[in-house]
Amino acid sequence: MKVILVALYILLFAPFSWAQQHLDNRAPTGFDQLQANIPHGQIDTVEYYSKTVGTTRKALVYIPPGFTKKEKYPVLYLLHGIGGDEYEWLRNGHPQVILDNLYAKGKLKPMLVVLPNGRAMKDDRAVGNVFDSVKVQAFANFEKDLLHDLIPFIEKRYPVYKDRKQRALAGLSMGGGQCLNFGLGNLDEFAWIGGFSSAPNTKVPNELLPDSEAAKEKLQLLWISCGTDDNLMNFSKRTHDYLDRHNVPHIFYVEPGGHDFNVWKNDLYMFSQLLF
Ligand code: FER
Repeated sequence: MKVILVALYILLFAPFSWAQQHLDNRAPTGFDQLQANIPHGQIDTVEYYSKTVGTTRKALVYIPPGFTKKEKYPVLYLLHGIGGDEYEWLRNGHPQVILDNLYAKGKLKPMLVVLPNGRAMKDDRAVGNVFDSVKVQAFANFEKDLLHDLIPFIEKRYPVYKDRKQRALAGLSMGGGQCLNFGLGNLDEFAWIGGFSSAPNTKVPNELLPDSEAAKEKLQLLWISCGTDDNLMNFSKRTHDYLDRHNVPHIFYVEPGGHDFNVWKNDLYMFSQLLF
């Protein structure tokens, strides 16, 4: 009798609990819908001088609701894709709405989110052939701009922590490749790293992470995600396989969807809650 009851229980409730768990692992409906009756963060536009590029460059900064200069905040640097610029996340991903909604539910640590322009060249607009090799190279040049120009600027301008454990780096596609390359290449600067649907600019694994012991010791979070219908999946998969082989703790989050903002908005929702 007991065996029958247990079997019945599994039959009735196992699919339900699986579905439930599955749903809990995705952003709920409405997560990206503007709510009028909750506190809202603020978006600053800042300009910083880049020694790397030799020009003044723009970035946007999301300041969380309840921000006060009396506190100190950790910072997430959130990078765009090959066809984007500092406005791409804002235009297509509405991160401020996603984050406001998470704050309203008490699900997020107070943090600043910086949206830079990751194409470190004099004309950094996403015009003409965005796949041009000079423009693609500019995405690699951004490592110096980020480390030596933008981060020091943000840390002077805002009341933020300045240590690696309070600094996160995540991005989509070209920005995902940048984050894995720059983050894993500079473990003394970043402890929280996310690559969403990372592009072919992602270094091959043994160049990306020659010293897996350092990563094991220093990383607080390494997140790699990709949609099942994304043609760039193999760049995430080969990184994940390498990390597995070298026993580097990480999250490999595979989700329904392609190479688009439905996936990246969900990634931001999931990833940001794990930070700090
Ligand atoms: C490529 C395919 C896609 C590539 C970059 C991308 C540099 C980037 C896509 C994106 O950022 O959305 O071959 O080469």
